[in-house]
Amino acid sequence: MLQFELLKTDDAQGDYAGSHARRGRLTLNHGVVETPIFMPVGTYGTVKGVLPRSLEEMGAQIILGNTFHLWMRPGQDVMASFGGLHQFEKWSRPILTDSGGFQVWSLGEMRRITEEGVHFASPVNGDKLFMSPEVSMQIQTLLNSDIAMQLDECTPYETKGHITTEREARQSMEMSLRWATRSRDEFQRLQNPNALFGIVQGGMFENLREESLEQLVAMDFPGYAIGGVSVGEPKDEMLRIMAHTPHKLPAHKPRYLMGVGTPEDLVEGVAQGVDMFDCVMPTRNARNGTLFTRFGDLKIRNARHKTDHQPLDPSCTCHACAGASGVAWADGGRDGFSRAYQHHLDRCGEMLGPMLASIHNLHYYLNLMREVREALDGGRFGEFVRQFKADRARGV
Ligand code: PRF
Ligand code: ZN
Repeated sequence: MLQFELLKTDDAQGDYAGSHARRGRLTLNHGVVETPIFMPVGTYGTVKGVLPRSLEEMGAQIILGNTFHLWMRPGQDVMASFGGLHQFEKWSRPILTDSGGFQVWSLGEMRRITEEGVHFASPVNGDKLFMSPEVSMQIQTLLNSDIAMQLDECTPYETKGHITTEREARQSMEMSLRWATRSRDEFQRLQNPNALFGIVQGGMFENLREESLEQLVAMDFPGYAIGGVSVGEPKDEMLRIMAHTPHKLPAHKPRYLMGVGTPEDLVEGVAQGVDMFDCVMPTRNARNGTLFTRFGDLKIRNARHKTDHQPLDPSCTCHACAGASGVAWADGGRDGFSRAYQHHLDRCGEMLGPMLASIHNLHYYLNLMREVREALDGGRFGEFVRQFKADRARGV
């Protein structure tokens, strides 16, 4: 089941006149999600280095899982014995699973894509495997994710050393449409009680994006994703597609931009009418020592932090920073770690370093979206965006 309530559409003035930003509420089998929302990525049934409890505390409303990875390990039998991913990973709020389309694409030379599905060698043990729309729906049904994704082919920006041509992008997009039909049919046959999203493809070609969108809309999915962006294209190409597609999707259904992006990209996506985002950036960057803050990005490895007693971001309320208004533990105690300490953890390769950085970065992303929702509720989204950009450009 899925219900989507469109609470408010932005009426921003000035620079953001004509913003497509919306405030919505998504009701799924495992709970309610306030949109716009960022969804932390939990590829292997874990948001790397972060306890489910911490995620809840930071206000994560929905997280991702990956059909492809969970199929490889631990495999269908273990997942089935737990009755799904929620019980296995101990996360009781909604989960969205990606279909495997993008992960198979990432295998590169290791795979062969046919109309029937994708043949590939397991990256784990070399076994010959086959992923089809039907297989993807079967696994996602077993995982019992609140939102399942159709199997698609993520059209690359470059194909065999040249920029993907319109003809190639069309073939790929048309196959994704046929896979959408097969995904939907199998999802229905399995009587999956959750929701299935269609994925718009079409590469960098607006006419193809429109065809893809129209055909998917005719199939009446409960929600739609925009795939095939952030696949190696130049930034202006990504922004062009982001400005083109989202607002053309049905207004009364949720819109999800897959695998995007920086804080600036998320805010731009919201202005273009996107409701849902996911990206590995906050967690991956955390593991590389790049921290997001209100006043720009900070590299904790930099020697200038060696003796700095300040928290990462004095305005941040996460457990890692615990500023003046910071989060307290149940007993009232607060953490709040200095930049000097986190610099030290990084230098020594201590695992608490990436754990704190992941908490901070996810908190940053979740809080950014909370501020976006509040700005939309208060009718001051345009003002919010101007302040956000000015602050981020200031530098730490
Ligand atoms: N398709 C699927 N998952 C995805 C993508 C896609 O195109 C992307 C593209 N940025 C990220 N994740 N199924
Ligand atoms: Zn913080």
